Amino acid sequence: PQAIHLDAYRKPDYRIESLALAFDLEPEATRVKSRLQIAYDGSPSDLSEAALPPLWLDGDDLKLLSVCVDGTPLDETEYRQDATGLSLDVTSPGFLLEIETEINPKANTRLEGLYISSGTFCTQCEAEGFRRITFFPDRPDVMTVYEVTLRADKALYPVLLSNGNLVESGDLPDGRHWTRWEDPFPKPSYLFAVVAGDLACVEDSFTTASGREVALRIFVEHGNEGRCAYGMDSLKRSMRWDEERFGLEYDLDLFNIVAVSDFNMGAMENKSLNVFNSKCVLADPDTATDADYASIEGIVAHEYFHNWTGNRVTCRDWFQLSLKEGLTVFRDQEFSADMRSAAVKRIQDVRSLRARQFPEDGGPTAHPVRPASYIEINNFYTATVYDKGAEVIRMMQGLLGREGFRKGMDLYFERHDGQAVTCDDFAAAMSDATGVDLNQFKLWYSQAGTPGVTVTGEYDAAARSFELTLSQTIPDTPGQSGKRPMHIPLDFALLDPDGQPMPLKLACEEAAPTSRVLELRAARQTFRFENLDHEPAVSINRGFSAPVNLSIEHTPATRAVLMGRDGDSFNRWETGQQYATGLLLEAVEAGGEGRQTPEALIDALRETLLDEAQDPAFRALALTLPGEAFLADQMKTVDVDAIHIAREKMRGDIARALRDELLETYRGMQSNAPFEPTADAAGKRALKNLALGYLTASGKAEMWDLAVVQSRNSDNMTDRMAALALLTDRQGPERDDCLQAFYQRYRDEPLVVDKWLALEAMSVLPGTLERVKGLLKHEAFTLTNPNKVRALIGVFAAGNPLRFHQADGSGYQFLADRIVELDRINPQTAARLIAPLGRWSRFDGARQALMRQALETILSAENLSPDVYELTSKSLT
Ligand code: B3K
Ligand code: ZN
Repeated sequence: PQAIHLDAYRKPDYRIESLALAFDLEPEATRVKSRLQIAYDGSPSDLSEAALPPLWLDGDDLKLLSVCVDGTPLDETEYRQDATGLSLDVTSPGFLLEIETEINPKANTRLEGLYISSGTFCTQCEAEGFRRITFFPDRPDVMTVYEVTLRADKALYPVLLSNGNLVESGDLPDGRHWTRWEDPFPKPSYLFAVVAGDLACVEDSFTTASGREVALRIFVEHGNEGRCAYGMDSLKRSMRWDEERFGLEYDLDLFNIVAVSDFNMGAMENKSLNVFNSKCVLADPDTATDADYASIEGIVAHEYFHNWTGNRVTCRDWFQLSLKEGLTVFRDQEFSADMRSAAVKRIQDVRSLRARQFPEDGGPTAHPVRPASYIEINNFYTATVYDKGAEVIRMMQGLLGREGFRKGMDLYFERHDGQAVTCDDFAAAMSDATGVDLNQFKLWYSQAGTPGVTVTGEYDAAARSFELTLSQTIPDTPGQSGKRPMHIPLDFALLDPDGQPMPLKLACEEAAPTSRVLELRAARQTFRFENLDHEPAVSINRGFSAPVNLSIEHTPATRAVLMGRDGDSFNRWETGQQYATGLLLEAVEAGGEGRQTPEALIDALRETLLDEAQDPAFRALALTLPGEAFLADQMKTVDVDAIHIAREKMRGDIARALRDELLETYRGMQSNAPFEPTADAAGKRALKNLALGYLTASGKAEMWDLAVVQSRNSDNMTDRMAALALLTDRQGPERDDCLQAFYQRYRDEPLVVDKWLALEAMSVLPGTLERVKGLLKHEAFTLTNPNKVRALIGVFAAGNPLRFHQADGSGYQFLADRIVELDRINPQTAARLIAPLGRWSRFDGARQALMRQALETILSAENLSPDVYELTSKSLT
């Protein structure tokens, strides 16, 4: 397979002025007729007939039935077809092209293009699925207006949907019917969508700020109507929020969401016809957890927000993917922060950045936020493009201020509405609207790797001054070395012993604000602050203002100030995590057991646990020890066994020391009120379940009874799952009984069966791999459904380091075999399973050899997809 390079971008030769598509939907032989009005888009000087370049149309897995130009069928000498598309000779600068193709949606297991999910026709076109429906210049800078006609059997497919407005519909002979849709907004082909099926519909409406009445519909399988309320409410709140925060209104009279059960990712922002993985929109208290509710809220918002950031203004080419994804993740993060606790949301986002993006940035597939080359674009829907991309936008807002950022957004839409643009265009709008120079800052788009920032400080009591030195290093990443210093905004304060911010007067300045953004631009910079009466505690990178690895030493005294009294709750949490991380890594060095957990940590945790002034959700996060994967990422050579032992030992120490307080918290956070998915109620459940986790770790057998009772008797999935997640790690009859009972109760609920599979895959018990292998043959499992694959195989490989990395390499070989098997069915989902094997260089020699061997197994399989080939071969270098 060939790599494609950003440098090689050329604008298209032809414009498509309009596109009419007509579908005759049949599961095994769908006919697609397309009529394209085409115009040469080159400079008028090369308008001589001989000079007109051929027209290239992408096509993949299509049966070509006919091609006509201006009504005349082409004969086979006038076009050339290969496995990737069609090239036509062009004789006139403007012409009508008509193409008829046939496709087989039923055979489409890749879930790209038009396919069938539980009897419903649906499409997924991003990034390059449209070429699996019809021949077309399938690139985002070709935007056009669509008219779509759908014909299908009326009894089997009473609902026929596409983008835009429904303009006409009617019945046909033989029990068929039709609908016609027009989307007035020019769009790239990746935003095209069709849905046809027998679906139930839940309806609501929204009135925009300027008074437009929008019909909102969620289409689901019959029986799921009662699980749409939260998604619908999230949609309405997103619509209002985008008006209030960014002045962005919805632009059509109709907004549809369709839930399908077979989907490669979370959801898709097709213009006015979002298609969702059912997991990301359906919820009720009996089947969804608090985490599911929060994720639904965020994803519904994310897809809605794409209507402006992605659809109205789209990407020039796929290298610019973060233009829409980073920006839209940032927008959904800000939305959730406003709907819930901003501090808790920020901590959760940073945790997931560190769990997913930092390892990617430090591994063999590291790439910049704006990659410079790719083999398969589907491999670049990554944590780097999405989540680091969002951090880049957040830093811009930090540098420009909220108001400046809003001005930049306004200018961006004013300049580029209806266009396909680049990350540079976005930065230019930000900079032109505010006068802030972003030239050095833009290195965040092109340089991969997580910057390391080292902070040292020296207090001079006699001079009453404090000298802060910051230095940065950007690690080498594949294909990039010797990088330039970045522009890093660090939110900063100095705290006195009571945690109060001290005045920050720089030697060269009069002003003395109590917080400021330090802009680190050079490899090393020193700041000298004056008029300080005490040695300060340094609170830096507050709110995680920049996505860097910070290294800073605290004294026990300054640590206590930061952990207990920093007004920035992110840093309060962060300082505690750093402290625990240091202790845990020390224990790991000593083989795991280490020394007794120090009183200072226990005392700080007790104080937080009992501090009723703080949000329970925050308290739960502050008492959660750094995860095993995070700890592993801090080590040069990972020792999964010692990490597990050390963390469990510390959990036990904390549990025994705080048993009474934990029990009191567990009881105090119980509620008899009916389940509500609010942030407040969720926070209480989080703290209660955190307490339950520690109680079961305290060594008192009767504490397990609490978990058993909770798993059986709670009225909601959050509490049931929390108890089961504990029980799954405990050998014995209760475990099997509880898990069995859970499966029996929910065997007809696919989304809950996924949770059950994940519980088994997560278990730290020694027989886990064997159980996972057994479950591959269970009635509940199938390789053709991505949710099932992720729940069982994905969770085992990426969420169970202890068992995946067991020393004999059986976990690695298991994963390799599944990837090869799945690659023949669904390359995109297969490729997403590779990452854990790519971490090989961080393990001991024996594991390194076994992990590489597993990657070699994959690479030696026949007919590997470009998706799996690209990531496997990169992982081996
Ligand atoms: N834009 C889609 C992702 C498409 C992934 C294609 N492999 C969902 C989203 O980010 O909103
Ligand atoms: Zn997105």
